[in-house]
Amino acid sequence: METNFIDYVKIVCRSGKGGRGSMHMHRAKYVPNGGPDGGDGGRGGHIYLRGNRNYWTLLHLRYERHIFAGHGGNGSKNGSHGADGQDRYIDVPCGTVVYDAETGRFVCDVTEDGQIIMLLKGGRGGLGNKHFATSTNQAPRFAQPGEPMQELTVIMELKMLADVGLVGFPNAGKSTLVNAISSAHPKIAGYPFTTLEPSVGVVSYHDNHSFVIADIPGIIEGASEGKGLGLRFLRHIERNALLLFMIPGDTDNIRRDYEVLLNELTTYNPELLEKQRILAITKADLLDDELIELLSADLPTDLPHIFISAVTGFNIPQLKDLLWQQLDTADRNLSHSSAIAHRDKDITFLRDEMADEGEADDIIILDEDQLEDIEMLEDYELEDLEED
Ligand SMILES: Nc1nc2c(ncn2[C@@H]2O[C@H](COP(=O)(O)OP(=O)(O)OP(=O)(O)O)[C@@H](O)[C@H]2O)c(=O)[nH]1
Ligand SMILES: [Mg+2]
Repeated sequence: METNFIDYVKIVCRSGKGGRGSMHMHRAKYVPNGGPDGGDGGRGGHIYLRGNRNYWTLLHLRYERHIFAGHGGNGSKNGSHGADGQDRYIDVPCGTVVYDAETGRFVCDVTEDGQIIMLLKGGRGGLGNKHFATSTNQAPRFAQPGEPMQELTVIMELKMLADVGLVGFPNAGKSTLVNAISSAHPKIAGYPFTTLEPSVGVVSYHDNHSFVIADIPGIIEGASEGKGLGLRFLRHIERNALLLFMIPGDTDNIRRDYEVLLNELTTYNPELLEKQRILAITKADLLDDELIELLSADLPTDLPHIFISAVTGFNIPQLKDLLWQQLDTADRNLSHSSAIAHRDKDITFLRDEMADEGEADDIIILDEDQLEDIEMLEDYELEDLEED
């Protein structure tokens, strides 16, 4: 399926290697033994990540398979310093989590606009031979090689930064609610899977307060085995402080549906159940008071509930109050939610996900150590053999 909502990319990143120091002897007319004058190598370019609030997805990185910083220039005669390699900045939306693609290890998390994180350090430039002159060796015939570059294949995942995440089956009325109370306007329709990609909207509350709500595609029983759209969009509720479960009032068995949803969440990640939850019984305009009373008697008891109708506006202000209250008590501090988002990635899942994206074939296994050794060797030999 073609979509502009890209929340997952894999990129090979490489910093620049340091330029080598020069091994050069000063030579000029009438200066028979000018001494060493080899300059230092420039440093290799760094690779940085930069939070940028103008991006909402990772779409702009979709076709960036490789991002390489520039190499440092070599030092040369007359003490001349090599140029520094060009740095590269990778702009990402706030909420991007980076993993090592080979091991699944959590690398870092970019949460704020303008935040800059060095992902890979460029190699330092080598020192030229002028640094190595001593009283016993006034004409050193060696210089330092530059430090090697670093290479890392990363997986970047966008995990939205919202306060409230919506959890429900398709057609539960999630998008209708988001339309009614927030700045976002996802499409609404009377068929399942209208929403194919997550979106976030800001809900304004009294006294200039506001909170952020995330509409995500519906999940169905068996989603953890890949039914429907699967569970991959659940990554977007990993950092929400509060989960709002939504089940329509005309559902046969609300309690059972709630169990099914909980079960799918548990399969995806049991830690999601540590979050605060609220249950909204939607489409209450289809129910009369008597029915509401009857249904109320048989609702799950482990969470607060509220009957709402996004169409008539019934209980919508009360829902906002409830969300606000619960958010106040929930740990809105990212640190708690981050514990989940920062877990290392299980890369057995990764291959499956990439297969979905048609990328499984180009998993590149790099042996970094080997690569570095080779670089070093090459440089050393060059230094020993040549004179600039
Ligand atoms: N009567 C009534 N119908 C509603 C209400 N809220 C939503 N609906 C209808 O329910 C259907 C599904 O609404 P959506 O908001 O698209 O549902 P969704 O949960 O976003 O569904 P997916 O995106 O497919 O997961 C639409 O036909 C809505 O008009 C409500 O409060 N009352
Ligand atoms: Mg929807």
